[in-house]
Amino acid sequence: MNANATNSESVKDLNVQAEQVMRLNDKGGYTVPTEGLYPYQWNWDSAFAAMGFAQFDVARGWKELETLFSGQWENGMVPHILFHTDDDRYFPGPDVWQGTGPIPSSGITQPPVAATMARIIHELDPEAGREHMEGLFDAMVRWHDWFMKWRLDNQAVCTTHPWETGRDNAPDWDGAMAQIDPVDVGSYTRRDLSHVDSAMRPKPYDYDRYIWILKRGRSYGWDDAAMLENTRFRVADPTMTFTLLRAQRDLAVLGRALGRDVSGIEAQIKVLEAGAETLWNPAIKGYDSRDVLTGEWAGSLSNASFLAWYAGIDNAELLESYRRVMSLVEYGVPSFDPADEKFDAKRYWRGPTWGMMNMLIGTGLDEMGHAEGEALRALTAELIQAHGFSEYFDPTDGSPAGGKTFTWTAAIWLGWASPDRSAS
Ligand code: 2M8
Repeated sequence: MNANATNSESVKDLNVQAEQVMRLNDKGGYTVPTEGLYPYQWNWDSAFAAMGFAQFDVARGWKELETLFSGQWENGMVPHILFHTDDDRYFPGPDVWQGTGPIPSSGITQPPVAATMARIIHELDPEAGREHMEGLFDAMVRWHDWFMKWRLDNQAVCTTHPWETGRDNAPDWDGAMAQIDPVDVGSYTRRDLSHVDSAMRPKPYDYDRYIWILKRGRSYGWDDAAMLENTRFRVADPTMTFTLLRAQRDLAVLGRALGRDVSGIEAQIKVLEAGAETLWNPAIKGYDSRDVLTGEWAGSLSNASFLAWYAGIDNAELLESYRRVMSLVEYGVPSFDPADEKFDAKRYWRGPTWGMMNMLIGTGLDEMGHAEGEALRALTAELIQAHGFSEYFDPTDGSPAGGKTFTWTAAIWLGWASPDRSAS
């Protein structure tokens, strides 16, 4: 048998396995990121899951998004976790968060990639998509409006908790986290360490501050105005800014397809485009995070810095930085600059490579006409073929890390990385 035939068999095997992972994590209407470690519905994981399901079951893809938006709060916010059940394998659970929405939830949000994934699903079957988008469009507008109302600093989008960005322990937050003294955080038991090696997870120092910020939000009843006035953590960041900018562009396309007036969204796009440029830090030749309370740069060249193309922004200097970073590792895109002393190949968002970030970065590079986009897709396919559907990967040798049989890695295999993909 020749090498091509073997490879195409292995691709087909992986297509089947990816579907199996999605089904394994399907709880009926929503999907968990992976059994045990994350037993609830996470916001951006779910959006990737929707796109992944849609590759073999479009209706199931829409259902995932509809369940996610069923947890939308009255103020428009869509929570980062929906607790459809109670499960003591995860901390902090619903009793700690005490979110105020229609379904028990956390009190913060996550990067808004849902509209972008909805556009991909819509393109797979526009006729079926129309009906579902009729139901989802206004909810998506309300969520995006919530960001625009409560989360802008100098037109860039801010986060009020590291968990909100999805890049939990990224070096981006080190400066802002150092300003916090987690006094009275109380005792608690982490559950993540019973599933994953502690060398791959955030440190106790980080967790104390995650819980401290959470309790503070809870003490204000998650009221946006009160939290804004009394904030102790507020960072303008490339993840939130670029994902929202991209999501607004995709929502405008979907809105036009529905015959809606999208002039409001178009105006918001202009604001976000200006905001994105305020995150350019010439010192790192990249888009950086800015602590709103101190005005200081994080000095962090991360995989979120490389979401600019996906947001529709091209930048020659950023491409140089991308090439440099990729030349330092075997399997990028590393979540942090390998040349920086804070780089840690196994510790979560301080070094490892994440498949779904690669999909967003690769899609953007490709759309901008950079050959690096297709190269990144092929590299991500190679990584998954060699190491499976892991939560994340060590960029120095590709070894799998974190949780196994992970939904978003399976989803991006089906929708983007697999040579048999249908989305691009
Ligand atoms: C990770 O974050 C959660 C908290 O939200 C955790 O570590 O407990 C992050 O990788 C985040 O991006 C992701 O959405 C979540 C579930 O996969 O896990």
